[in-house]
Amino acid sequence: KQLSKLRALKIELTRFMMLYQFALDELNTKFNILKQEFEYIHDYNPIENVTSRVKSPESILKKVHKKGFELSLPSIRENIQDIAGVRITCSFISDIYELKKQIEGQQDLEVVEIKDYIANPKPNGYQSLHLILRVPVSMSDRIERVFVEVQIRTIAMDFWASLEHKIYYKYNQEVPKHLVAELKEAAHSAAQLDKKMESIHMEMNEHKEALERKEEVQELV
Ligand code: 0O2
Repeated sequence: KQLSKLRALKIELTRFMMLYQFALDELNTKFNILKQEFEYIHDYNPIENVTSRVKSPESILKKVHKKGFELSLPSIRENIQDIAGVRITCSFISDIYELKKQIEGQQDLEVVEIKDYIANPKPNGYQSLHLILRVPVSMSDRIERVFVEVQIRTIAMDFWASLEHKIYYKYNQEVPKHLVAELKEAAHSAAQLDKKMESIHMEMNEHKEALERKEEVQELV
């Protein structure tokens, strides 16, 4: 009896984790379509890179424990909103908000929460735009709506976040004060670089548009 109970639990758990992978598959297809369509219409691609992951069971359990949630599948499903995560890098800050607008415009996606750490960076300097979505997944017998966390950031923000993450774990979450200060300074430099790149990009666009207008006029005369 014990064995069949364990077997049933294993099936239930596997189905639970599969849901999140399916949600990511759905989203990856969506982002791919957005990317290709945008590129076709505007001759420009706002998405540099998309990666996704399903949180490991160990890391889910750690979070449940840390946050003091009830240890049950319904509680995990409701409370842990980043079991499925997508990270998108863009070249420019304006691309991040353009993408946000496009995601908000998708009929079947529900945007549950937006955390704008670009407008309001975290005290350590972390910047990114986080969207918590509810993504419908069509199963054989029902439609399930699961949470997915989408993190959208520039390449500079991503560079900073991955180094900060490594340092945080290297020092077992007790980072020396001077490194904390240097990281904050680096976040500031990354933000400056993003601003500079954006303004160069805008100037280049204006130049391109002016050239196109000139060519159109020449064709007319
Ligand atoms: P991992 O390993 O990436 O999965 P919560 O998600 O409920 O714990 P919070 O703070 O409300 O807490 O969520 P938030 O701010 O949306 O952050 C969730 C995720 O954003 C984190 O997931 C990180 O991926 C990323 N993140 C947030 N703050 C930082 C930061 O200061 N530095 C870096 N490098 N990443 C950050 P996890 O589960 O913590 O980690």
